[in-house]
Amino acid sequence: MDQDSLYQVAYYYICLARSMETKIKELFKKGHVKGTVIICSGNEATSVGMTLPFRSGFDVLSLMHRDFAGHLVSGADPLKLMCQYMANSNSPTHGREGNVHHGDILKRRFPMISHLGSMVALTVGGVWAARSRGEKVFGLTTIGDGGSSTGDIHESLNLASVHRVPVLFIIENNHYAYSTPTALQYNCEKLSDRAVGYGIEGKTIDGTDVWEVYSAVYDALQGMAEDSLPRIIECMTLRLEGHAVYDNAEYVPKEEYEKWLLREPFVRLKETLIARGVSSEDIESLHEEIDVLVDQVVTEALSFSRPSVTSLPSTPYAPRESTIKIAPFSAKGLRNQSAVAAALDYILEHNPDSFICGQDIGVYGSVFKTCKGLINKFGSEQVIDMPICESATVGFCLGASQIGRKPIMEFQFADFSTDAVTQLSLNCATWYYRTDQSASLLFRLPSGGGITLGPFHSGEFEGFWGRFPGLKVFYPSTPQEHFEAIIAGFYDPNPCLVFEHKKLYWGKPSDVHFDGNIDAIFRPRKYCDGTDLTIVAFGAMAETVLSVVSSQNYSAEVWNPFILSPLEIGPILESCKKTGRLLVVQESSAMSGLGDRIIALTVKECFKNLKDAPVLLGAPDMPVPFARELEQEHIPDSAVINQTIRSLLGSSM
Ligand SMILES: Cc1ncc(C[n+]2csc(CCOP(=O)(O)OP(=O)(O)O)c2C)c(N)n1
Ligand SMILES: [Mg+2]
Repeated sequence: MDQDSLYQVAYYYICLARSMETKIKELFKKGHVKGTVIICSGNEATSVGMTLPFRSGFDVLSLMHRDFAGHLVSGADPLKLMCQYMANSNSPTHGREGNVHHGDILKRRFPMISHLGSMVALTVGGVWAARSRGEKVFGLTTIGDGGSSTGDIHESLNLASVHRVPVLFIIENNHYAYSTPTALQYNCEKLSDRAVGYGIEGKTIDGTDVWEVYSAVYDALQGMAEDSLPRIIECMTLRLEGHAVYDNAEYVPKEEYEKWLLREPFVRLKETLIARGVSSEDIESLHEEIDVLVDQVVTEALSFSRPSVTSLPSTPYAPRESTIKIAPFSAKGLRNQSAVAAALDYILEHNPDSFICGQDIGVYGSVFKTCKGLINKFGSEQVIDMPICESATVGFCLGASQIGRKPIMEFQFADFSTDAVTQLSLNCATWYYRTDQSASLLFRLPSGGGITLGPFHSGEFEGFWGRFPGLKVFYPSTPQEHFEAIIAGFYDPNPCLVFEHKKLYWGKPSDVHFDGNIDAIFRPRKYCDGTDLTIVAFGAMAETVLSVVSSQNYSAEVWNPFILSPLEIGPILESCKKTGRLLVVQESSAMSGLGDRIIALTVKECFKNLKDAPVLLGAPDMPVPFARELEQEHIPDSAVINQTIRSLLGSSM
């Protein structure tokens, strides 16, 4: 686009954005718009200049709260945007999401979440996925001067550079993060200087000059087409208002603000147009045209009803396609570890769009060797070693899942999943609820203690992750269950976490037979019948409990819920009604496990049938100690389990 055309197009979008945002503020005052209203005025030249060179619906974008104008440029419908702010029945998020958190996944504009920095990795994953399918796409992602301090920005930049994913990182530096000036945000001269540390190019430009922004982005795209490396462009831009409508920005010194007004993009661009021969009449008639359009949009948006409570879904989970049948599988003498490996091999073989990523999973075959040989068989497009960046890797997988790839991620140890709490619990878990698009993702978490690895490599975390609606949590115990959990987690359209107890990896071998019926996997497992007591256990505790029960003379029915979240408790409740007693044995402590939930539900549903108070046996609420003797004392063993069962059964034995 030549300079004159760019100025005219940009002026249209800047006027449209200003006019719509002015209305949004008015509507806020009148009570039609609620929540945090963040305005992009002052930032329009950056927002318009950076989005114009990207191809709407093809390139992958994640824009920020200061990018109303950029959304308009990249194809957002003004009416839908207005409805989003009003949270009415025509809102694209059905009134479920805050006003700035919108996008259009089918058009490859990912909707932001509040957590600054979290969306960037999704763009990297999305671009990588599209490119792996042969599309020559690029990514655009934005972050403020404040958001640039977050860990996810560093992780994502590094990841994009290492894996050569051409994403343009625009830093919209408007001198303040809410009230915090840049002097308290970073201590380098320019934020673009950080590019050197990622082995990429970076530059700082005047973000109030739309031509400068457009040209710099255009050049960056040319460069990315040649070397596929990401780039940083820091746009020195402005925030003409407070952080949001409720903030009058008293912390911005008057002299500083007056200097900003001289660079204000709207007035400046208008002067440029006039200097380049556009008549005042033409500009006036454009304004009138926009005013009419915006009035129409507001009138129409106001005509929509409030969202009906009946539009609220009853579950955050995407529905599974009914009765998926896949190729059957049979193998003799698999241990849990080899059952996991076999399931991964099966998935990669039958699904060319699938990939597995994580640390040391390539040539090394992963720490527990569950990925051994996969890279030789499937290559580096399906088996991907990642830098140490759990949060960005989860975000990368989520982005890739939206553009046709089917991700599996291995956490080296379940303990390290805590580095990805925001991505898993807020971004992945709520994705379907917020966007109507499913996020089919499998996360594998080698978990648990008993192999002397101390407090940071022995955690289970099934209790933690089982508290986030939207995530599915599986905890298998046998080789058959390990195989099935991996298969179910992969083919399910939701983010699924499979816990693989490390101590069980090299346990007793057994045969695995899977008939290809995925629906049948989703059920609790009964290991033995009994009449006096129901015992619930999963992971390594299921094995220990079974060894105790089989060597004693009491009649206990042992269940593994298998799917801990959403908990399939029905058959276990039936068992409790029959036996009148419940013991939950878990390796985690009472505070960190899920046993309390199983007990609460049982008490609620079976109170009248219970002969005794249910008992929860687990580790103390303490970190897992390192030394063998201390760890043995910490984790419930056969003797303690036996003793607990005996005291629970008491005289009925
Ligand atoms: C991780 C995180 N911490 C805190 C916040 C709350 N918050 C929302 S916007 C904002 C300021 C952001 O400043 P900046 O990144 O410079 O963007 P700007 O609003 O100036 O465009 C803060 C602190 C958040 N959204 N995310
Ligand atoms: Mg800022």
